[in-house]
Amino acid sequence: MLVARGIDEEAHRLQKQGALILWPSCQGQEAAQVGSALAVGPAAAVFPTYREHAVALIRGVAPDELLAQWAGRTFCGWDPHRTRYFPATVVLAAQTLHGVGYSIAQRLQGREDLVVVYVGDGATSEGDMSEAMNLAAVDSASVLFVCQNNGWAISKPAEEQMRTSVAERARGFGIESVRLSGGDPETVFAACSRATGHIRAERAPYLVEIQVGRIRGHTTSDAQEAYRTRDDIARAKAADPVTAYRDRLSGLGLVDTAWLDAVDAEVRELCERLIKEYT
Ligand SMILES: Cc1ncc(C[n+]2csc(CCOP(=O)(O)OP(=O)(O)O)c2C)c(N)n1
Ligand SMILES: [Mg+2]
Repeated sequence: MLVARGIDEEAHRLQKQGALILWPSCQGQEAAQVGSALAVGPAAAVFPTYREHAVALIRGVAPDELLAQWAGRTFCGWDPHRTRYFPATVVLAAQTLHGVGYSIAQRLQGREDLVVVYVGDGATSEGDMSEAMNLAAVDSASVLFVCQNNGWAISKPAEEQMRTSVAERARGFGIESVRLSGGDPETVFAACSRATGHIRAERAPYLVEIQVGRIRGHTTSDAQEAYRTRDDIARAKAADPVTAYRDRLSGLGLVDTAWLDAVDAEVRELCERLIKEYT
């Protein structure tokens, strides 16, 4: 979570210096991303949106590979076969159908078929998401849908996007689901572990809706102060999962200053390499 935060901060600075065209921050969503990525394990194929930077790093995508697309250098940046982490999809919810289809194809070929599809709250309003959930349900696809509900589709609040929850809508398609807070990576890990257990035991899809805070604007091109109250932004910052988890582990004596300094040094080194590569 600390590495993802450090890379995210550096990418933001690089964008402000003109080295990147755009950067969608994942700040506030690190616990949801790290908890879910670790729970599904390395064999699962992951179909992301454009914001799962912490998941990408866990899958072995190097920081410079992660930034390449946002600098306009490539359409992807990493090897999807090696990492089992598919290209970022900006066309909202398109990856939900790709993921379900991939899972079914894997099964037909007798291979590991667990697929994880990440999706935002706003993207669940797309028809593709409904089609993907229905197909996954009727074809018993081994798909874990992970919806990170950060409360916003750019400037549209989640409560104006739907009259119910994403988890409730999944049940309407016959998909088991759970809704939880994404403030703590261990809670997310436990929920996603239970979900993958269900997928394997029942040969059925599952949806986890994780409520997360969005600390930064939608992207570096967005001035969230124009449509979001100061209090709302302050609340998201105060609930920062990275500082909360670091403080909790420190309080329990599970990490000490020396360890945190070592992580800090690792992050600085990674960022210096990014600065060299992109400026
Ligand atoms: C099909 C499609 N329609 C509209 C857009 C423009 N758009 C980009 S991001 C976004 C909001 C997405 O919100 P959400 O799914 O909640 O993801 P978040 O950015 O909050 O992580 C919109 C409307 C798009 N990229 N693709
Ligand atoms: Mg959103």
